[in-house]
Amino acid sequence: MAKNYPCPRRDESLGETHFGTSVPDPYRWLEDPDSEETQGFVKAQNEISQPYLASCPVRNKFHARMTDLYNYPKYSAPFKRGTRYFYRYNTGLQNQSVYYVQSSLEAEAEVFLDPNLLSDDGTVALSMSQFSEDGELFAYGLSESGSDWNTIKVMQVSTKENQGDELKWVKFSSIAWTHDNKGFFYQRYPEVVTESEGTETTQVLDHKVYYHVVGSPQSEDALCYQDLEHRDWLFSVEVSDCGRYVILYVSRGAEPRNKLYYSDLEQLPGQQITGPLNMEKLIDDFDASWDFICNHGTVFTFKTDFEAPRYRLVNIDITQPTKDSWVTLVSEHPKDVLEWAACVNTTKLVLCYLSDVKSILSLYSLQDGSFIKNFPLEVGSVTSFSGRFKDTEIFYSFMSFLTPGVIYHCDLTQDELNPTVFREIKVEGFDASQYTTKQIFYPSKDGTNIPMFIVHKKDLTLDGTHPTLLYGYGGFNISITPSFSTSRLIFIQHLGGVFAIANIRGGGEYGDQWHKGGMMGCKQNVFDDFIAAGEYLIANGYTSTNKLTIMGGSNGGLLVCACANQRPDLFKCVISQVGVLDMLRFHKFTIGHAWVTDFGNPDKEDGFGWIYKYSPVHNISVPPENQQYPAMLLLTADHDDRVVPLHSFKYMAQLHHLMRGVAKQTNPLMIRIETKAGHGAGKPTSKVIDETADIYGFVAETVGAVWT
Ligand code: X98
Repeated sequence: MAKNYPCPRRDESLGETHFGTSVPDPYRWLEDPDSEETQGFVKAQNEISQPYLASCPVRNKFHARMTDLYNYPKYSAPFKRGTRYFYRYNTGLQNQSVYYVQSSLEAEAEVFLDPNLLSDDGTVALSMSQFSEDGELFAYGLSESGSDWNTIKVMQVSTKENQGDELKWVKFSSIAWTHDNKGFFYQRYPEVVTESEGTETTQVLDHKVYYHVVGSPQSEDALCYQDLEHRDWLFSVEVSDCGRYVILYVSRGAEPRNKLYYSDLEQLPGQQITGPLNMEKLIDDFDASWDFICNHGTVFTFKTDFEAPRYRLVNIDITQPTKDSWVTLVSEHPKDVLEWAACVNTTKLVLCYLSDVKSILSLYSLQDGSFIKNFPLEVGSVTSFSGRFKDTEIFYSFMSFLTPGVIYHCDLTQDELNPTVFREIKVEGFDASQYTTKQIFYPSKDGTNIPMFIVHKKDLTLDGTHPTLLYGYGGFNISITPSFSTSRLIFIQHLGGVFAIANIRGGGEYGDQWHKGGMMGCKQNVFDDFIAAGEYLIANGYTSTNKLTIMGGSNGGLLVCACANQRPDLFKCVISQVGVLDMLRFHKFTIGHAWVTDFGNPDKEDGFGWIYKYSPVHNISVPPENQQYPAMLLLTADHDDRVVPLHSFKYMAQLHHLMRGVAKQTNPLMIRIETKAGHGAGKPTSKVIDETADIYGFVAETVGAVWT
């Protein structure tokens, strides 16, 4: 067992007093990613973790099996732009999915854009894209090494010729074309002076909306909207289906609440966008979430949780914008959450609900909001949808724990609206009939019923012996819905595993109240819900403490580290990916300031009070009696500019500091630091497989799972 953990310098002079509490920060020097000392820390940690991970006997078996099983064709739902259809396709193990184009659904498809040709190692990803209204131009964003930074380029669709445009410093951006096909709106930040783009930790401030005319240099782009008084606010733009209105979303953070302004392009002198747009402030407070769905003339349809925590559709005539003139089009459902809505074929609405964490897809009339029908679906998730205002057909993709993917097609011009299977994704060597999925509800500490999915082999004996992987997220109104995962199925098939997802509070599973129940001063509910999930799995014979692994990423990385600190006795293994772990400093780096809407602000007295009690970096202590920390594997990457790697560095440094000399700590405590990778989006398949093999090799080694 590796116990010679590196011994990085502690600077005991560093730290602050927060509202009377003195908080040391001895590893603050790890906040500088470019310093020699930090790079030495990374090297020393990888020199411990890499050989350990490589030596786990299951690692290579998992890698080989994953390479085999993941090698199945993956298709996206097709969508129509102009006269052509497009879709993404991955033959199986390609690092990045390839864009294809075809002139009709029956016509032969040809490669439209292959991101694999843009780098040798698959680290350049297509991160965003939008076609012009006529479908003849394609604006697309590329991101390198997993960073949130994008560069937007433009391609002519018919010739696939690059138009030479290059828009830099684009982040958290929409692309919204004007219907004259001349250009589009996007958002960017000011240029950052950095040694290596995507590894810097500098706060992003001063988001701005620009309009770019295709063929012109970025320096000539028109600045359309900014807010110099609210430097941390973010913007997003949409152009209405009729092309007349520019919709501006204003967010003050990652919360599901926004202001909503619009600008009438017909009022523009000469219809030229050359400077700041004149904005009408339709919604000018942060009381609720407002999502523009469509408009018929001046009547705009929105999805909102205003006075409807599970969301409803509301019509607002912008010529009579006062609240007493708003009209409910589709009321809030008594139990289910309206996740999204789309207007298709000009008069119909497709609504997707989440009902006890399972998708329901329905058709409604846009004219009077009446229900038409449900599209038949098995138990699982609608993972993508295509179909717009002027389309006469829709496509949607379905997935579940045991279904890799079914793409449905429905022609809305027919009298009988019967969807047909357009494509079914098949995984060679995977037999779904061997497995079973169930959903149970368990009581949390305060009695709240929490849903949990459990997946395992049929005929499992509930004798408490099974290696079990419990996954959760618990924040930001994000729902964790059923999905197909090759690695989890390998864990079940070859390591005798049980996989569980606890749909804990903080997520969006039951609307605004479920989210609020796990944020700010209620964050401890999230940890309590997750701990109770572990206790349920043990009490009901699925597993026992020495076989139980918890895993989470990002806000879920925080979740599992907080749970490790609070209940080191309950878990044998903890996998924390790209976690937010220094909760007193998260808001000082990159986009971290946007998360005070969920966590609270540690610089304010109430926020500090909530956060200091659970902040993973500040709540590590030697476990009592004969207890030790679970085996821990932290994962991060040099280009993670969403949750910067210093969080994981500080946690591991402090954990090693306290446990290094503690003889009873035999479980390994390690950090794996990836290069040319980020928070997760756009990660090439080869890196995904390497990382997955390392994770499951570590899990198997530490919980004693045997490969069969
Ligand atoms: C974010 O931080 C998402 C960041 N982000 C976006 C986009 N818009 C945003 C607007 C306001 C605030 C944050 C925004 O990515 C965006 C817009 C257009 C296109 C693409 C992106 N999130 C949280 C996160 O990453 C939760 C999920 C989204 N966290 C990391 C929270 C804690 C750990």
